[in-house]
Amino acid sequence: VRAYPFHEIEPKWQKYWEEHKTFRTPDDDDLDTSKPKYYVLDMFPYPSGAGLHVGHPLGYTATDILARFKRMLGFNVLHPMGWDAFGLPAEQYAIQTGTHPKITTMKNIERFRSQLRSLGFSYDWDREISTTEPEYYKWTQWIFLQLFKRGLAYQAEVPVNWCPALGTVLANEEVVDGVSERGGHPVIRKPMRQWMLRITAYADSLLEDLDDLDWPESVKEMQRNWIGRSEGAEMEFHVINPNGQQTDIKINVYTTRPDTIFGATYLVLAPEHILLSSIVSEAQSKHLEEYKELTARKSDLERTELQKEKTGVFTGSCARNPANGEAIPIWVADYVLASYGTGAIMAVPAHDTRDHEFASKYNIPICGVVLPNDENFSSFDKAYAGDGTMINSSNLTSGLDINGLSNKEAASEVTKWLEKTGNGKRKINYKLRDWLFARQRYWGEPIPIIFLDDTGETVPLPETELPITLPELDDFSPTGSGEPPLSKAASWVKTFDPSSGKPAQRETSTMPQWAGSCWYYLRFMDPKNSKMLVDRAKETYWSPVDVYVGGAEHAVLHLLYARFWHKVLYDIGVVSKKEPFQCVINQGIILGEVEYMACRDPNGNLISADVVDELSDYSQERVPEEEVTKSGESFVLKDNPSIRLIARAHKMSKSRGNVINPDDIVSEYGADSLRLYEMFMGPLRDSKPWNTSGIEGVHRFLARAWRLIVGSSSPNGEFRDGTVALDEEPSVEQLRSLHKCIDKVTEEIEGTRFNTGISAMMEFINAAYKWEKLPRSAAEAFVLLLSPYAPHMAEELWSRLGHSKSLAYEPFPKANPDYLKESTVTLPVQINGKTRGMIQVDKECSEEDAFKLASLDSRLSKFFDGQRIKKRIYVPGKILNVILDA
Ligand code: ANZ
Repeated sequence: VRAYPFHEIEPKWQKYWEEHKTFRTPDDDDLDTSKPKYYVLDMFPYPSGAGLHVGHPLGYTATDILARFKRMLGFNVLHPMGWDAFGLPAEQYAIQTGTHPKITTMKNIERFRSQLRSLGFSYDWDREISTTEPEYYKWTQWIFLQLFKRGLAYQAEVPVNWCPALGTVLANEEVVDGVSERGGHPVIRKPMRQWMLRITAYADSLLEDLDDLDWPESVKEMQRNWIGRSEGAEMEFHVINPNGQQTDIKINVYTTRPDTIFGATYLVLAPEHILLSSIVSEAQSKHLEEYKELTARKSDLERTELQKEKTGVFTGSCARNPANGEAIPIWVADYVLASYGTGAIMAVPAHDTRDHEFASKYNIPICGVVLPNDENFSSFDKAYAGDGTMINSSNLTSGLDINGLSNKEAASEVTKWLEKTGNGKRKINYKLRDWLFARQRYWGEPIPIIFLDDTGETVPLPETELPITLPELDDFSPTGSGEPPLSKAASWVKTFDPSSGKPAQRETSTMPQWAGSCWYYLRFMDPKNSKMLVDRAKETYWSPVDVYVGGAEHAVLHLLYARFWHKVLYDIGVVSKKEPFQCVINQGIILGEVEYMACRDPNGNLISADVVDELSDYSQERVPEEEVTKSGESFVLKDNPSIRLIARAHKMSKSRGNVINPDDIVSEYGADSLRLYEMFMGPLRDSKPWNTSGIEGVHRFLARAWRLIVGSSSPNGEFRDGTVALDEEPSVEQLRSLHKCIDKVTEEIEGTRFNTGISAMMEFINAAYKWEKLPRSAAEAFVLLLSPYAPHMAEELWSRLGHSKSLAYEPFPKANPDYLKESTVTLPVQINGKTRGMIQVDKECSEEDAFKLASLDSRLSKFFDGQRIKKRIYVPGKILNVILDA
C-alpha cells in the first residue's frame, strides 16, 4: 500500500515548476538589485556513465533547501546547475568503441539532468552550461589568452609525469603513490615541452587570503601545506679539487635552518642536479650513472618518504663549509628533490632525521650544534629538531660566533653574516609548483596558440578567432609517442597566422579537465553573454558565491586552481572580489549499509568481538540486521547479548555490490523521502552509512503529515480530495508547538543542521496528532516549513489548502517570541482541596490571571460558576486552590 500518492504528486509538481519557470532567477529586465542576493552553488558533476549515485543528492538537497529557504525570505537566489563534461572516461570509451565523446557526453548529461529533475531541485535550468560547449569554452580559451599575455602561461621543457598507459602527462596532483589517480597506471618522469601556468606568482595572495574565508579549517590547512611557504636562506659552498684548492664551482643550497651551519658535515645534490657532471670524480661516475637510473623510476613521494631506507653515492668531491672552512664530502641522494629549493642541501645530521639516518649509514660525522634546554639530554644518537642553545658554533677565521645564542637568534645572525660576506641571502621558498597545463588528449579545450612554420615563433590567436573548436576525429587513441591525438587531424593542425598570413601549425595539446571548472561559477551569473565572459554589473551583484557545497576531495586541486584564476581575473578587472567562494562546505560520504559480523573460533563456537584480538585464527560471518540489537555503544546478538559483533560500513562500490541507486529509492519511496532521508541521516558534514529502514522512517513521517492535513484515505484506499483543516483560530497551546517548530527549523537551516530541523518537524506532527481540530493557519505554516525539504508534498498540500500559486515565494513563517517562552507550567486546580483539573499558565502568572484562566476552562468553571468564593490559595507554579463558601 502506498502511504501517500507521491507517484502522482511528484511528476505533477515537477511539470508545474518547469512550465511556470518557477525557479527562473531574475535577469536583465527583472533583476531588482536593491534586494539582497544569495548565490548557492553545488560543485557541478562530471556526467559519468554510471548516472547519479546517492552521494550526489546529499549536497544537492542541502543547497536546494538553502535556495528555497532564501527565496522565501525575499532574496534573489542564484541556484544553477551544469556539467563538467570534458575528461578522460568519455575519451577512453571513444577509444574502445569509436563513439564520439560528444555523443557519450550528451547521453550522460541527459540522464543526469532527468535524474536531477526527478529529485525536484530548484535549479534555474535556463542557466545550464556545459564546459564542452564551444560557447562556453570560448571563454576558457579567452582566459588562457589573458594568462599568456601576462606571462602567466608559458612553455617549458620540464620533467613531467608521463603515464605510458594513459598516453598522457599528468599533474603532480593526479599522481598518487607513483601511479595515476585514475586507473592506477605506473607513471615515470620524462622531460617534455609543456604549457605551464605560473600559479607560483600568486603564492602569497593564495596563502594570505585564506584567512578571511569561511571554509573548513582542514581544507585551509591543506592549501597552506600545498603552498608550503617556508623562510630560510640560500648559501653557497665552493667545491674544492682533490688537492684541496678552491674551484670556481659553487653549490647553492636552500635551508630553513641557517643556525645549524656549523653542523653541516656534508652536502647532498639531487641526482638530476646539473652541476653533477662537472664535479663527479672519474672513479665514481659509473656508480653515479647507475644510481641515477634507479632514481628515475621513483616518484617524488617515494623518494621523500621518511620510512624508506636512505640511499646515495659519493661524488668523489668535497666542498668548503664557509662557516668553519672545513672540507665536507658532496653526496648524491634521491631524498633531495631536484624540483624544490635549489635541488641541493647542506646536511645537518645532528638536527635532521633524514640526514641523521643517511650519515649513520655512510659513516659521516655527526656534529651537534643546538643543545636542547633539557638537563637529561645526553647525546645526538637521534636527530634533535627542536629549539635550544648554540654550541660548537664559533670560528675565528670566518668571524662567525653564535655560541650561546638561542637557535632563533642564531638563524638571523647567520643570515646577516651570509649577506655581509656574500656567501648567501635570506630566501622564502614555496612547495607550490607551476601548474602543468597541457594534456595529450582529444576531449579537452584546444589551446588557442599556433606556431609559425618558418620561425617556429609561438603566436596567440586573436580573440576574434575564438572559439577554436575541436576538429572531428575518427581515431581518438593516443599516439604513444607523446604526440597528442589532435596531431592526427592534419587539416586542422595546418593553418595560417591570421595577422601575417604565414603558414603555421596549431598547438595539439588540450587543456586539463580542471580548466573548465576554474571559472564556471562566473558564467552562471550571465550564461548567455556572447560579448564577454560575464557582465561586470551582474558579477558585482552576484559575487561572491555565498555557499559552495561539494566533496572534500577537491580541497586542493579545484579550489586552489579556481582561486588562482579568480585572482588573475581580479587583477585584469573582470571580477570585483578577490575570492570566489566565501563559504565552502564539504558534505560527508555516504557509505554502504552497516554490516554486522559475528566471529567464530576455529572450533566453530561463536565468540565475542572483544576477544578476537587474542586469537590468531577466527572466521567472520554476516548477521542479518533483524538479529542484532544495540547494547550501549556496541552491537550484540539479540538472542545472546554476550556476543558483541563487529559493525562496519564500506564505501559504496560496484565490486562490493553495496551501491544504492537513487532512481530505485525515488520509485519506491518518492523523491521527497529520499531528500528528507539524506538530510536526516546525520550532520551534513559527517560521513554516514546508508540504512534502508531509516528511509522507511522518514517516509512514514511524511505519510503522517499527509494524513494529518488531508485526512485518511477512503475505505477503498483512494486518497481523498482537499484537506481536513478548519478555519479556526489556533489555541495558545497549538501556537506554542507551532512557533517552537518554526523557531527550531529556521535556526537549524541557518546553521546548516538540517537533521535536527527535521526532528523539530517530527515533534510538531506528533503534537498535532493530539489536537482535536487542525486550524488552517497552523497547517499552512507547517507546510511552508516543510517545503524546502519535501517540496512536492508541500506544494500539493498548499494547493489543497486553497492556494492557486506555488508556495516557492511565500514568506517563510516567522516565530513569534511570545510563544517561545518555555516558562509555562501545568498548574493543578483544586476546588475545596480536591484536584479537578489542570491549566497551562505562565510560570510567573499572577493569581488573578490564573484564576481567570481557570474560569475559562469549562471543566473547572462548572464547579464554581454562580458560587460565592470564600478564598483563593495560590502558590505560583505549584497550585491554585479555590475555596467556596459552603
Ligand atoms: C639544513 C637543515 C638543518 C635543514 C636542519 C633542516 C633541518 P621546508 O621546511 O619543507 O621548506 N631541503 C631543502 N631543499 C630540499 C630538497 N630539494 N629536497 C629535499 N630536502 C630539501 O624544508 C626545508 C629543508 O628541507 C631545508 O633545511 C633542507 O634541509 C631540506 F636541522 O637545511 B635543511
